[in-house]
Amino acid sequence: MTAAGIVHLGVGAFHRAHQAVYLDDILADDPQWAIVGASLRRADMRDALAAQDNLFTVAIRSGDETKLRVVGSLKTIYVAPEDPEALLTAMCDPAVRIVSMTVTEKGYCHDPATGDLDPAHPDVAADLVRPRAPISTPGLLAEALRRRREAKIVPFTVMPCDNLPENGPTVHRIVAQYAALIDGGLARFVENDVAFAGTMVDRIVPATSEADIAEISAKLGVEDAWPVMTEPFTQWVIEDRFPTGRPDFAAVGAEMVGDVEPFERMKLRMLNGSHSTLAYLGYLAGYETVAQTMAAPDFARLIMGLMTEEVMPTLDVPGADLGAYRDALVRRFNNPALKHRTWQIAMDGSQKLPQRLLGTVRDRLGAGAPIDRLALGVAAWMRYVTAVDEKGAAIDVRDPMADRLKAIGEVAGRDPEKLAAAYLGVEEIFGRDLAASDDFVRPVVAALAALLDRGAAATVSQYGRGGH
Ligand code: CS2
Repeated sequence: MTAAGIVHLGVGAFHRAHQAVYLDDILADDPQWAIVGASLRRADMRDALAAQDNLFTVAIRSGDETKLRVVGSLKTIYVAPEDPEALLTAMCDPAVRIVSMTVTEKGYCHDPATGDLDPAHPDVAADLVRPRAPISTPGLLAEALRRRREAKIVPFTVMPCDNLPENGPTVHRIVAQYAALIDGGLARFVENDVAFAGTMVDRIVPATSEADIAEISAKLGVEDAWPVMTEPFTQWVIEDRFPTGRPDFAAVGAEMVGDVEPFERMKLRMLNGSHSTLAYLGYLAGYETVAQTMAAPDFARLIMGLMTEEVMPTLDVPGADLGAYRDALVRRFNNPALKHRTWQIAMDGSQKLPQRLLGTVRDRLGAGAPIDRLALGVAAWMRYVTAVDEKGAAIDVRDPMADRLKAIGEVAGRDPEKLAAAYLGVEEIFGRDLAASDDFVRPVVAALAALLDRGAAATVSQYGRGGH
């Protein structure tokens, strides 16, 4: 009989194609680590999986090949807004030693530029009124930790699995800052007595389409209401800080390290920085997927140049071969079987830009080094969030700041200098330093002028040749 040792917040496609697979391997030898999942918003995943005993298919695709695996590590799925008490009770079970989460960047209710809690975030504001029935991630963690402390149950270890910079310390700080708004004693407890294990997670998992569901169900011979689609590659680097116990992650292929930060930085800047650059430019140029964008030689050259010339010099990762890492990324981006939509990756740019592009920009500026391709990525984001494409059609921009960003574009108009200045004024993304740096503003304005004037394809061709 399996028992739940982990509660996971945010049972999306990524979690099911990544952590749930590792845990499925673990459960074969050590049955105490099943996962209790929770959806923090919608009931659709719970409803889809309930009818199939929470079993689901992971379809691993490359080239013409699709391998299927059925995963059974999810025991239950709660829908937090329907029954917050059931979720909190599960989080307080003494058998639960880890609470992990994939709630996306915006799920932490923080200011992306500083990494601090945003006390004015609507979910945080709601939780501060009703802290015993929280809806936000910081609120749920703090309330569960408060109850465990009161009941004298050792705290769980918090294990964030999102693409945030320094996700362990960042989430630790956010939860402590939230707790401080409720009770100083709880804040000190979170600060001193709760472990936060940072992780670097990596697997490309595009959203599942209707066509995928039909294809996988046909291959499987039974209906799977919500399979997940992914690539063969998978990586999980975990900081080894689990004072109250953990599964043998290393036995199933995860890498246990003392400090995960260099690995996170490498992944965020190389993979995700390239991904976002490809997403904005590729979308504007009319490409639907990453693989289609990479098949255009100018785009492939731009991404190669971005990684080699502008990102790799900022990285120092013990034992890593950055050239080999880059080449493997290029192969992964080229996987035509994945159908990873540029529009999907373009989502939530306001929450992604700082760790994907702007940290690299700051390091390069500090070293007096050029940033032309990074600036093109930033300018492409600006062009994208104006919410009008190169043919004059509306772009469905999904971002917590979408309305504000669109309004900024409408007020500033199409003058590249004015438009860039207006976007650079969004401090939650750019902080204060970048708008004041001529060495940053100049290449951003130049790239934005080219995008507005000639469009993404012609601009990328110019930058790809290095001839701007
Ligand atoms: C992507 C990531 O959607 C996005 O923003 O860049 O989800 C990416 O596919 C994963 O981080 C890969 O590990």
